[in-house]
Amino acid sequence: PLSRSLSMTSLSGVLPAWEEEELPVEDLLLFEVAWEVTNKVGGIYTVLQTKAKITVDEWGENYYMMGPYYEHNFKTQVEACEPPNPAVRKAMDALIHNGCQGSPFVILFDIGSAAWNLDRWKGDLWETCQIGLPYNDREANDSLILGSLVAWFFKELIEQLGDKPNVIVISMSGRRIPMATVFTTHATLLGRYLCAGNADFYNNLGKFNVDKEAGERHIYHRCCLERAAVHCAHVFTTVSQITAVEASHMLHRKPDVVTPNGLNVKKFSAMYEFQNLHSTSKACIQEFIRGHFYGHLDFDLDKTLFFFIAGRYEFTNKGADIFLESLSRLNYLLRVHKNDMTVVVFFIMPAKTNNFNVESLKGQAVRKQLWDTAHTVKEKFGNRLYDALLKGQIPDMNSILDRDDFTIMKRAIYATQRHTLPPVTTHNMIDDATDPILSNVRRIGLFNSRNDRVKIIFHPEFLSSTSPLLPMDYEDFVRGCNLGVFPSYYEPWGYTPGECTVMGIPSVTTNLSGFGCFIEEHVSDPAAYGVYILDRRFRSAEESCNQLTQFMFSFCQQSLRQRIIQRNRTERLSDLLDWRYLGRFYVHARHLALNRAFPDKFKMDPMAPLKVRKGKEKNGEFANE
Ligand code: 1S3
Repeated sequence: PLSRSLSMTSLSGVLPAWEEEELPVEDLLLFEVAWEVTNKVGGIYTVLQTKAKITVDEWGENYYMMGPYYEHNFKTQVEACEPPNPAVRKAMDALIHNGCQGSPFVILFDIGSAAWNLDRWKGDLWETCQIGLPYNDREANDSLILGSLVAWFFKELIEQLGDKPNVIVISMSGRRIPMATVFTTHATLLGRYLCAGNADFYNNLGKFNVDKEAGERHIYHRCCLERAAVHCAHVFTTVSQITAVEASHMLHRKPDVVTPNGLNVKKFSAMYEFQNLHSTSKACIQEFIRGHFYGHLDFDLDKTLFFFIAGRYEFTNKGADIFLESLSRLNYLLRVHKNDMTVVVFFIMPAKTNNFNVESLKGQAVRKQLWDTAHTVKEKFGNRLYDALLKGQIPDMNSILDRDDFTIMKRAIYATQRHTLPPVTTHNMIDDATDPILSNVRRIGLFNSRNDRVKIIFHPEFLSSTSPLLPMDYEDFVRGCNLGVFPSYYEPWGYTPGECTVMGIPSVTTNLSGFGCFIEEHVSDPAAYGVYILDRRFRSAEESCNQLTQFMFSFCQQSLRQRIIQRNRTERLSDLLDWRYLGRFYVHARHLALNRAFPDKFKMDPMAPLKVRKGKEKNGEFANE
């Protein structure tokens, strides 16, 4: 395994001033257990996927991830192989011989094939922790099966290994397995529920009776599981300072380490390369817009900005509520100020649908037909022009196209006539009448009419390059947009604005999101670097709406040149978010866990906690100190 190189690079503002002995990782095994290993539900998947590289750099073949087995994920994301470590191989064999399936370096456990054990494992859970799980909570039951399989695997593994200790992420305490454990929470269950229920969460953090609140929401057993995991781990970590405070109140344990989320930052040798990528991706979005707004393309695409919000569909937690309200105000401002910009706003949030709707598909078909017609006529025009020039003549421009050419052009134009407005949503929604985004669009009346300067497109499915409608991956889509807007109320970290930043795309985040607070702490003038931090902590919803409207309106007033300069500055922040720097907080958490589990073998100076240097950017650059 490769050894880590902690002291190599340092970035002002975020790096721990911490030098310890290197861990003898050759003698250790590291297991990272999570429901989202190869299984995308939300942001944890991104953490696991992007962090894998630096963890493998440090641990090599001694690093394993463990999660649930789903055939589709297995086929699309995993290469089957033999585990290199004989002890791991034998532990897996033991489970496979008992009817369970799986496959390493990512070890995936087939929940269904082990479900016959559920009642026994429920009994074990009750015996060890006095937590009972109701029969009808499928998610809780599935996580018990996964947890029990993982614990069983470790029992087999320890028998193979003898007395060597190992680091893992989570274990069940009842089994007395000699391991060091780190539990990382990416949100608290109750916090998420309370915020979604419109509680004044942050002003009452210390006042909630957590058991009562959990019971009223029928999640008491889940919260007990969560709390047990937190309290059993040697080290407890979370992704941001704001969630650390939340966890202290909701889970009654203060996290030992804050482990901020990083990204794999793609570096281009030339600065203009990411600007070029922006133009290429923007051209793809413009093509889609030409189709979607056929017959209503009375706005200039060169004076059109693309804004978007994306993520798990939690209407108030992700701030879609105040975003819509602010868009309605922005529409008003652009109209009264006679601003010639148009803003097209995408909502990329998965909801229940019955596939794409006919009107959206038709739009792309019409666009394609116009494109084909233009090319046919262009071809004929070109051939006739070429013939004439060969004969030494300038053709008569009035007769170079014949009646047939005019007929096909007229037919094509006729096909662009429509009696409906361009649709707000691209799909047939199952819950159309009650859907929160659509209900609010109806309330504010932004129906993509000609007079509106703000147009709305709700794409209730994650993006894919194989889509017949908008054939783009999320990354390319983000690159092509002008502004990401993420006015979250509940957001332990929030990857979306960070993803924008590393691609040089400005974004709006909030001082209630882990990412927003992190940027506020380390960057002296975030807006200058294209990160607008909305105040949702100390202002009312009404005031936050006004502030967001102002951010967006000022953004619309920037010139093309100003936007290009801003993108350059935004991209400069990306080093701050690279796992190469942020990964060391995880390294620290693992050391701490080993020290607590095996104090004689792994020594650590308790008086030398992780320090954070407070330096900020110099001369507009985030240079190494
Ligand atoms: C959670 O995913 P979510 O969108 O449900 O974990 C993410 C990764 O740590 C985090 O970015 C997000 O804020 C949490 O909410």
